[in-house]
Amino acid sequence: MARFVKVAAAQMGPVARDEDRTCVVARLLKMMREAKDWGCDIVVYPELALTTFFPRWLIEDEAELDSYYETEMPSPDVQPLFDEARKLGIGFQLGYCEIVNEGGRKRRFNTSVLVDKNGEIIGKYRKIHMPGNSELWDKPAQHLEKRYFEIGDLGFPVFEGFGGRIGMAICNDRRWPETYRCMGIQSVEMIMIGYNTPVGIDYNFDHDVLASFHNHLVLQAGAHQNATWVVAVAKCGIEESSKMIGQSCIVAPSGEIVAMTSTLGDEVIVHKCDLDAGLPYKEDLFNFGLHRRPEHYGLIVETAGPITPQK
Ligand code: CDT
Repeated sequence: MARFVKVAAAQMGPVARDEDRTCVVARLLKMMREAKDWGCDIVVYPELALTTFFPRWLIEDEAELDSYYETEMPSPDVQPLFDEARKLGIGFQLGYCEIVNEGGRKRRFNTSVLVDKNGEIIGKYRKIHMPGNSELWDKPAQHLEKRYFEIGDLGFPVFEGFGGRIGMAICNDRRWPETYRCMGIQSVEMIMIGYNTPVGIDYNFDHDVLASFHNHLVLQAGAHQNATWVVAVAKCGIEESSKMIGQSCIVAPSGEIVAMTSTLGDEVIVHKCDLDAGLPYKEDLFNFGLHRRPEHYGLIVETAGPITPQK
């Protein structure tokens, strides 16, 4: 029998630097209610959904930097989202910046949580693939995630929830096949991914025009090769002069995009996902037990560097 999860991808338009949490949470609540009106079981929000994408700036004032992070989840500002989820009986996945005090030092992570229909956190993930730099670079714009976040230390766990096996990844993670495969070998059935993907930050116009294509390329390949649904949700539009791609989408285990946004603003798209749709692939084409042969791939002892052109 089919196992359905009706999922909403709640894409966000830009969040201004001076937009406070109350205002952002009001936008998230509006989309949560819309998702509930569509009969959804869960709504998926973007990476770093509560604030502007601050890694585009060098922020040297520690108090200012700290203001972008949550010290607890739910924080008082975000509590209304948890309360409304419980009231409506809808789950959600939320990306945010996390700060924890451990061993007398501040640890900063780019994090997402999975919340069930009772408003309880049932899963947490911390972003592993951190793009950009820790210092300023000689490019038209900055991307300082390596400065502001540690590499996640929770692996790629898969959680039981919503009648299936749910995983999470965050933005740049989606470009790495290992992300999907780590969850694929745990028989994941739906992966939720938020992203903030700017264009125009280096000098490579070729890459910019391909940004949306590459977004879908990796999401569709990751979904199909691991026989899982992928729900990918952008924060997009022109945020503080930075252009960010949209085209949030829901991808079936076949690799087909079954729903996609058509704006660069707050927009909800919905699909009724059959979690069993991955089974024919898991049992046959991508039956890892029968066909995958990691013991024959050769031991990779170090990552190869870029190829140096011959003079
Ligand atoms: N947020 C995030 O991970 N964005 C990256 C862009 C990096 S450009 C240096 C992405 O892969 O979309």
